[in-house]
Amino acid sequence: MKKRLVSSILCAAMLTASIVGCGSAAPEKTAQAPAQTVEEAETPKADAPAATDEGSDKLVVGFAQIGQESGWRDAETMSIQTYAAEHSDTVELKFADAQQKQENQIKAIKSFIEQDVDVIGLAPVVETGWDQVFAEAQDAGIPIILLDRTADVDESLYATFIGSDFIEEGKEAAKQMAELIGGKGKIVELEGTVGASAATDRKTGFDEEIAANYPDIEIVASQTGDFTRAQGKEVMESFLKSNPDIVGVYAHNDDMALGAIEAIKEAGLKPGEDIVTVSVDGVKGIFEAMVAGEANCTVECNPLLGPLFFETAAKLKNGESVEKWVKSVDGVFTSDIAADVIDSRAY
Ligand code: GYE
Repeated sequence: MKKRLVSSILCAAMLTASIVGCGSAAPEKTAQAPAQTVEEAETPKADAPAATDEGSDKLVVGFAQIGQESGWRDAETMSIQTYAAEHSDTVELKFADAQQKQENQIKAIKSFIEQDVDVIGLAPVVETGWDQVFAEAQDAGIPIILLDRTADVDESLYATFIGSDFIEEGKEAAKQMAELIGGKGKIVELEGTVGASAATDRKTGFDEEIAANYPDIEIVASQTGDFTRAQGKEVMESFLKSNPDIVGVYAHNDDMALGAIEAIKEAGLKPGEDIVTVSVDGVKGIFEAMVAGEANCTVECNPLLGPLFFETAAKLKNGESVEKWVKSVDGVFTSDIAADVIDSRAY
């Protein structure tokens, strides 16, 4: 079902080419140009991208991406940009990379509103603080699609959320952890970005499942590693110093688990054996670690949302109704099957 990724060279080139500035301003409109002479009016070049004017029937979408904190995020960006590149006759993408800052995402959304795009897409870095800018988009008649993370706003302020059930991911991770450690022992938890729905809910699901069904498992420490490999490693180092007897680590994403694996090795222990890992995402790096016997389980979270994102945006532009939550269907992968499936992984 999953499409293979296009060559990374192409994607790297596209990334460099299209990142930020929130897209250049659209060429001056012609239909309702103010009193200007023909010579003064800007003439769009033949190969210029389609303007965001009313005359264009292209679907113009602004997407405010979080940043480049993880392999998962890069895969999602690639999926969105690849779709836009492959459908450039009907779609125009304005892409902003907010470098993990909410203020940059808000600026990008305001810029998309000014440019009068058809639909705005947003992966909200944190859940709160969106009411005002969402209301501005609504006043301008521009629907908002929440992609991959939710926002804590009234449902009337956005059109739909496309993404996974993070509470379920957390619960599934807990079951896998319990199975791996025989239902008992001390474990640690590496949390994602503070205030991000993907972190809050993955923690809730995991912690609740452990508390409800596994009385002999103790979460002895839980701290944020901001969804990055570097911070996952750093936090794991300190966990290992103060908790030498832990038997497992649950990380809210694979990148942090990969960082933790490095820390475990540097501490002279065997990841995958002395300390087992369960994480979320299903990126290639964790499959490689599982094949090498250094990681144990990943709960999949599909980042290849580009096609669904644009299809949904097209529906909204046409005034069609869409579901309030379009849920991703994800799987679970353990180290015993990693070698068999690694080559078929699309990200
Ligand atoms: O799991 C993590 C990323 O929002 C679902 O964000 C996404 C999460 C993903 O940085 O790796």
